[in-house]
Amino acid sequence: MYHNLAIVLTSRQFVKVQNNNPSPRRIAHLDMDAFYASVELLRYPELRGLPVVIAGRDEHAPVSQPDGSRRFYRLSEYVGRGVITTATYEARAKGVLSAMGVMKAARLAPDAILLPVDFPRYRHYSKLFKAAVASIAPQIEDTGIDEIYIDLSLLPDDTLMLAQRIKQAVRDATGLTCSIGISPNKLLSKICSDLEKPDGLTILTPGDIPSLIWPLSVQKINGVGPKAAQKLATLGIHTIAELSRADLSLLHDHFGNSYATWLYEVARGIDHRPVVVDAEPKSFSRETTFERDLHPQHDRVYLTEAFTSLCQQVAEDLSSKAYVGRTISIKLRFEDFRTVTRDFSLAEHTADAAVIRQAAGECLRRVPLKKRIRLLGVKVSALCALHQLHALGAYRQQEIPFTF
Ligand code: DCP
Ligand code: MG
Repeated sequence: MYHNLAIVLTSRQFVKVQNNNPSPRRIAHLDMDAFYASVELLRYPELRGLPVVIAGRDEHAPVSQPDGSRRFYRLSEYVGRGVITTATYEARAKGVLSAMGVMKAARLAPDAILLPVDFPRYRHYSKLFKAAVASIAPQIEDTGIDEIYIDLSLLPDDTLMLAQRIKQAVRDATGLTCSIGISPNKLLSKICSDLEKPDGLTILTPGDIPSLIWPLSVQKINGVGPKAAQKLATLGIHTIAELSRADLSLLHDHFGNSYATWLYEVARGIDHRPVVVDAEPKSFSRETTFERDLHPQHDRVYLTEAFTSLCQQVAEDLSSKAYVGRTISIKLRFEDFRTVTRDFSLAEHTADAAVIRQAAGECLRRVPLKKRIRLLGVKVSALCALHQLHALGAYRQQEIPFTF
C-alpha cells in the first residue's frame, strides 16, 4: 500500500524537477572500493583474496626476507589501542569494520594481515583517480579522499556509457575499482553508490525508488547518524519508508525544526543541493596564536623564528598546489585584540620562502610595535596558477618582436 504512495510522492517530485528544467539532473556519486586497502594490494599483490586490515603506524610494516619474500604482521600480534581505518571485503566478511578497535578486530580475525597507514600514498592515488574522472566529466565536487560527486547533466553522452567510461578511466589510471551511483540528486546518488559495492554501478530511475531506497535503514541517509537513528527507532521508525510516513509535526516534536524539515524532505528523496565545483583559491595564509602574548623586543628571537616559519609554510602550501602569488600580507593581533594588517606587492609572482619572508619583513617594519603580540599571520594573494604563469610567459615572449 505505502509503496503506491511512494511512487506518487516520488514521481511528483520528479515531475516538478522536469517542469523547472526539461532535462532532470544527472548526478553521480563515485566512491572507491576499500580504498586504503586496495591501494596497499597494488604493491602487495600476494595479499589479494586474503583478509587484510589497515591500521596503525610503521612498526607493522612488512619485513623483507633474505629469500626475497615479505613477512607480514598478523592482527593477533597487535597490542595497543589503535583503530581500523579500513579492511578488505574478505576481512569484512569476518565482521571487521572501519573504526573498530584493532584488539577487538583481532579477536574476530586473528590471522588477518595488518598493514600500517600510508597517507601520502593514498593521497597520490586520490589525485590520480580524480584527474582520470575530470578528463571525462570535469564538473566535480571533491568530498573526500576517496569520493566525489560528478554533475553529468550537461554532457551529451548516454548515462550508462558515461559511467562505464569513468569506471574504466579510474581503473586505467590507478588499477583500482570504484562504485558509482547515479540519480537526479546527491542524496540518492550517495545511497546508490553503496548498493552494489564493490565495482558497482547503480543508475536509479524514479520507478526503482520504492524497491531500492524505501526498504533501507534510515542510517543509509548521509546525515542520519547513530544518535538520530536511535531516536527514530524509539518512534518506531527504522526504514526510509517508515520515515516518509512520519508526520512532520511528530518529527518537529522530537528533533529541531530545521533537522525535522530536512528529515521530512530527504525521506521523499528531495535534495536540491548543487554539485559545487572547487573554486580557485584566492589566497594562501598561515597564522599562529602564541601560547602567551609575546613582547616585541624581549621575545624578538622567538618572534622572528615564528615569522620565518609561517613564511616557509605558506611557500610550501603554494608550491604543493602549484600556485604563485604577488601580494604578501601580514596580520598582527595585539594583547588588547586590536588587529592590524599590512600589504606589500612584488613586481613578480613568487612561491619562494625567502622572497615572501623579505616582503613580509617590509610589511612588519610599517607596524608600530608598542604592545605584546598575541597572533601573527602571513598571507600570499594575487595568485596565479603556475601553469597559467607559464602560458603568460610564453605569450609575453611572443609579443617581444612586435615591440621592436
Ligand atoms: N577511513 C578511515 N576511518 C574510517 C572510515 C574510513 O580512516 N572510520 C578511510 C579508510 C578508507 C577511506 O577512508 O579506505 C574511505 O572510506 P570509505 O568509507 O569509502 O571506505 P572504503 O573505501 O575503505 O570502503 P568502501 O568500499 O565501503 O567504500
Ligand atoms: Mg570507499
